Amino acid sequence: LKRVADDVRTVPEEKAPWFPQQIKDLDRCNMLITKFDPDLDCDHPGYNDSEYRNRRAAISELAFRYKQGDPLPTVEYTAEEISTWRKVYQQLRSIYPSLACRQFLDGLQQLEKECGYGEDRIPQLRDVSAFLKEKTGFQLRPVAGLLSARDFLASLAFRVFQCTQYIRHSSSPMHSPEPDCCHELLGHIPMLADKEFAQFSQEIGLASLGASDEEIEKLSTLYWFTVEFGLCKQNGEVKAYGAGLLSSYGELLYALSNEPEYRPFNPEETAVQPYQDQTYQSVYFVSESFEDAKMKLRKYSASIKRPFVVRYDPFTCNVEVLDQP
Ligand code: TIH
Ligand code: FE2
Repeated sequence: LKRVADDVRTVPEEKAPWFPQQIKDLDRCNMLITKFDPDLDCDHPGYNDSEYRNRRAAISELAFRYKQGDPLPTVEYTAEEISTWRKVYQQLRSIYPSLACRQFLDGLQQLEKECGYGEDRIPQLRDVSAFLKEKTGFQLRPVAGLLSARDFLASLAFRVFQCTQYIRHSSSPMHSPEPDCCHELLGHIPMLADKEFAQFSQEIGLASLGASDEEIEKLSTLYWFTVEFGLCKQNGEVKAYGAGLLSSYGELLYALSNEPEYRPFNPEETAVQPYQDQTYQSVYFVSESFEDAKMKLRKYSASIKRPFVVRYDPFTCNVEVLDQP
């Protein structure tokens, strides 16, 4: 392999859209999608609650100001916020043992033991990031809301997980159409403490760098039906590993009832399946095993055509761009 460039800006623009090559470049990956913004979306449960909207704006400000390498901001949560967290935690915790996959349960148990997880306080991103860094090398970065798929996926290539810090509105603890700290801390973090899953997540990220808009759309759909809403077989039973399920009491029960349709996970088909982002999914994809999902996704990613190859250097934490061999 011949080295093409140290600086991605020398990958001609017509060859590929810009993408980050150093972790610092993630400061430029901050394109927000305003779809579920409580200030703009009149169906948002916080739309008529000006106190909630002000609080969201203040927490967003912390994320806007954040630069790579800064200490993660801490938030002093209010009694109302902690009470929402408590409800979410208690209800979900009671159904996890029978519905969540083994990796998730392991991760959560470690977080409860080593990272202060519990119903009485909302964990701080700073502590959680330090915990993950030791387990799998993942670290967190605060984000003000829903990011564009391209920017979100790109950060995964560096083992950086973009994390919201506000909490859902107290009127709808059992389901939120947008990510919030319950979704990140309960849905994603326990899975990111698993080495194999961390690798899987980074690989989706690497596959996305410099990909066309069309490929990004397919990768983000794959991400949606695996990392967010994936189910897998374990000891002959179907279990949840998707974060969108593991953070929503309502949808977790629904997904593992006999109501929704199940289909076997198959990247070519899954990547073009229309998805539901306002309410529960109508179809879920089931992997034979965790390992199986990883292998299939890896094969799919390798089939994406790019005029170069990327390689993550774990020593420098940079992405190297190499000529197609
Ligand atoms: N629906 C999830 C929840 O209630 O926690 C949050 C999201 C998952 C995926 C996108 S938003
Ligand atoms: Fe998510």
